[in-house]
Amino acid sequence: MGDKNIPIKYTQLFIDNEFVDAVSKKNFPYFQPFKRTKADAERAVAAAKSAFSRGSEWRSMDASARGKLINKLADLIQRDIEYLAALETLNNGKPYEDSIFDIQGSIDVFKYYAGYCDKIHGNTIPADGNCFALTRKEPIGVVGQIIPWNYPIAMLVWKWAPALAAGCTIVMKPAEQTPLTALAVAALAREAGFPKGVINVLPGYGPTAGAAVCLHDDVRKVAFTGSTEIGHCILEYSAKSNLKAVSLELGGKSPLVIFDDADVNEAVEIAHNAIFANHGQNCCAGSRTFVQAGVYDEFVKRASQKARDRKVGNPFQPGTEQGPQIDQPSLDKILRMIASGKQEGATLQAGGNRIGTEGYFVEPTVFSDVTDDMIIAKEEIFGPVQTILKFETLDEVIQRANNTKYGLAAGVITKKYQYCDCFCPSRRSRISLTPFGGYKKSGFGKDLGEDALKEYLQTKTISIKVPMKN
Ligand code: TXE
Repeated sequence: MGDKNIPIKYTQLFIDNEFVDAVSKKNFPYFQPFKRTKADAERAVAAAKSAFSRGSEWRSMDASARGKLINKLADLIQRDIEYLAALETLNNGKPYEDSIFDIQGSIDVFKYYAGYCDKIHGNTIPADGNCFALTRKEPIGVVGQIIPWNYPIAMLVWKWAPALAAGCTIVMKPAEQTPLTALAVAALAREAGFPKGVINVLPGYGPTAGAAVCLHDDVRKVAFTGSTEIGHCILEYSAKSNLKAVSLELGGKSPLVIFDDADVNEAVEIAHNAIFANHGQNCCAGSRTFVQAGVYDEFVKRASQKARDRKVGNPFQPGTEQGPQIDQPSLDKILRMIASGKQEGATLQAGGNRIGTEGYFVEPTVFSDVTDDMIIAKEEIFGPVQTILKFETLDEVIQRANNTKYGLAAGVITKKYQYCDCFCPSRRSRISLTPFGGYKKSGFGKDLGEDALKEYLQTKTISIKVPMKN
């Protein structure tokens, strides 16, 4: 798959099943996109509100028919997978094969939630008195969804699928860096037959388009994936407007712990993929690699060699494992972090530099002798930088692994099962049925699994007076 002739069909806003110009009529190249304003957010929210109104096609649709629509969308994505993967790679820079993998996983997620549509139900409750009580699980209404650029299609599907299954309507703001596949998938949703206004896509910047959605009184919930810093803003927007529900999937500094009894080759492989996958641009990256003293030297040697061997280059070239980072600010942050690692006394074992001057390529980088107080051990780097820390005992490493403001994921490599139990790890999985989301400053609320569906539902209690208990 080359990168020359990928047609970009959609660059406008998607509101009410139409591609429309921004109110400002301003157009920007897709890589410096779209100044969208409050006025565009108003239109998109109004469309979503109307699609959710009493008696609308969406509200009166059978739950099973909603499931069929979601399945149809999944099938259309499967039909166009090569085009969508090429567009994803063009816009995001990840290897084409990785885009295919992400999209295949996203199709699974749609199919998983499609099956839920007609299985959402409440309870009957033996209330006191001559009364019959029941609960209904109702869609929360218009939801705002704000996603980042690291997994553009996967993040979109993680958000759309449970919201649609629940019966909500959506205004999504994709990341300003990566609007293209969101618009292409919106066009497929229209083709699948989603009624107008159910899905609206508002490409634009965070502080304008994103904030306008979050502050809107007709938006009943915001689901956000992004930085912890902006997570704080999202909660503030809710407090300042209508106290809308919020779920936040934020940053991480996840430990991967390797014990002496591990097979070192296998551990090197797992740890390498845990940090370097998606160029390190992964909220649950294994970004603190704790290695027990007995295998530490061997591990450092092999992990460094593995990083040196990693193939970095054109993401359309078969065999490429790592393409460019997403943008200049991201590149600058990573290089700043590498400089701080050197300055604070970590040992640079591999990489450490930008590659060339075109594109945002960074050498796969490995630091050993990292200590807990260093910035590279505390802050999210979001780049291809492995930090290796040495530990001696189980108790010590549990304490150190937990000593972080984040709490998203953890991994343990050992043959002793009881050690794993001590960690109660949560881990990223491709499987749609396992909930994903953080503790502490990694946010709250879950994506995926039945838990995510609950994020888009609210419970209504209905009490009915009866003449006699029976
Ligand atoms: O994130 P932002 P950025 C971390 C990672 C990365 C850093 C910065 O460490 O290096 O964050 O990345 C929208 N109101 N993660 O700047 O700004 C924005 O338009 C409403 C971890 O890309 O949080 C985009 O759609 N929305 C993370 C989305 O928020 C706002 C993934 C994410 O952008 C907004 C990405 C505002 N005021 C970065 N400001 C993960 N959890 O995987 C921005 N946005």
